Amino acid sequence: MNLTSKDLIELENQYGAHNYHPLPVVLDRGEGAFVWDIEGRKYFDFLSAYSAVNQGHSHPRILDALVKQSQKLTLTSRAFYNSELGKYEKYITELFGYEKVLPMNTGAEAVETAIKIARKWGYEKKGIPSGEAKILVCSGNFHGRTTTIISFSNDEDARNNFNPYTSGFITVEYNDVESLRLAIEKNKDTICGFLVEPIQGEAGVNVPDEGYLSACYEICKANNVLFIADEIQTGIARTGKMLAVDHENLKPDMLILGKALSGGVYPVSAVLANDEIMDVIKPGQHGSTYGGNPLACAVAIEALEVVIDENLAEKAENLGKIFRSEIEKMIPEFSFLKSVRGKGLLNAVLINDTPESSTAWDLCVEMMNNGLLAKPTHGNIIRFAPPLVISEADLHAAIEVLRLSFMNFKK
Ligand code: IF1
Repeated sequence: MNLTSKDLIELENQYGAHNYHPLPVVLDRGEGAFVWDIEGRKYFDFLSAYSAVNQGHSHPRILDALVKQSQKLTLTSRAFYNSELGKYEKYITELFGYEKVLPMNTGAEAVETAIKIARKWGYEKKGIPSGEAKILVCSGNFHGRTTTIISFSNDEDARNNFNPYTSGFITVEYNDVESLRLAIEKNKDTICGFLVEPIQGEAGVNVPDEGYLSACYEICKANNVLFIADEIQTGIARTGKMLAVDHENLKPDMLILGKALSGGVYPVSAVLANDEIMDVIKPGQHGSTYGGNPLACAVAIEALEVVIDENLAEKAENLGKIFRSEIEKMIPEFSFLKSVRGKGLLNAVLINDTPESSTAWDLCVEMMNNGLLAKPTHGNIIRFAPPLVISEADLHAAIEVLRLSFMNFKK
């Protein structure tokens, strides 16, 4: 039985929980910067699974690592040692310059892990009185979907009726150093950490002012507060450096990675920190059945090596400049385009309309019909984040698809 896109959408609609509102395209195959739908139509992928597929779809080296390891050993649990974990731990810690790594699977789990470590460090190392540890978070944050993480979200859809919430979080204004300074002054002795996205993804590729992150880092240092960077979306070469914090030469006390750590073939996430912080976690105090499994380890090493061998950070930096300058040129031609912003190949186009409007969605449908997939974040922002392996020629071809879509678009 050959199912059509319509049949497959109907199946999801009937049997799956309605927790997403996808564009009406059913993808069946991917290679590099391209995906194909079930009817064989080809599209530029300008979402990259929210930056998980930085290395491109079906990367032969990563698939090879996946297949080879899967034929040998996939999961042992951490009740035993496995022959891949130690090699992976050595590789990733040396690569990012930390003494220890704690392996998990999804991004949200890694964020939860960082929160738990920060609190425990707060009590055991900083001397915060029991039950009083607080973590500073930013307005407009997105760190995942667990009950604790949504407790400090400002997105009503993400939060509403999932209460009661976890306490112990204080929101400061993103991109506002004084807001952080004030919050720390008020609660000096009970704040253990500051959790921040170096560029906010969900908020619409919100790039903070140059120097913001360094200024926050200095304030954290001066007050014995852990600076915790969520690089799940911005890390692994997406913004033109291996890490987005590298743009300001910062070394977070805790670094959270996910998504492209596996090149999009398997859920792999990690928290990195030095011994002084990580050694608060003792046997039995935290873990995960799949965390650190040999398949994940083999895949993650290969996915990171691909990023380095193919100079993907440098590629993202250069191609990002081309993308933004080509979009800049189109802005005066189309009244519904407002501006473009971003870093490397994490970019967004802002639309002249309200966050409640459907303009960004309608434009994405038009782009889809012309062979390019991207997703709105809010009604007036579209994120553009192709796999970093896209060639310069293909990037220019994609920009022509955008131009065509803008020309066809009737607002
Ligand atoms: C969804 C957004 C992106 C993240 C950061 C942690 C996580 C994410 C900075 C959690 C996940 C995803 C999840 C996805 C939508 C998506 C997203 F629009 F919601 F904000 F990418 F921009 N920290 N982001 O961006 O990682 O547990 O999902 O592995 O549908 O929830 P996860």
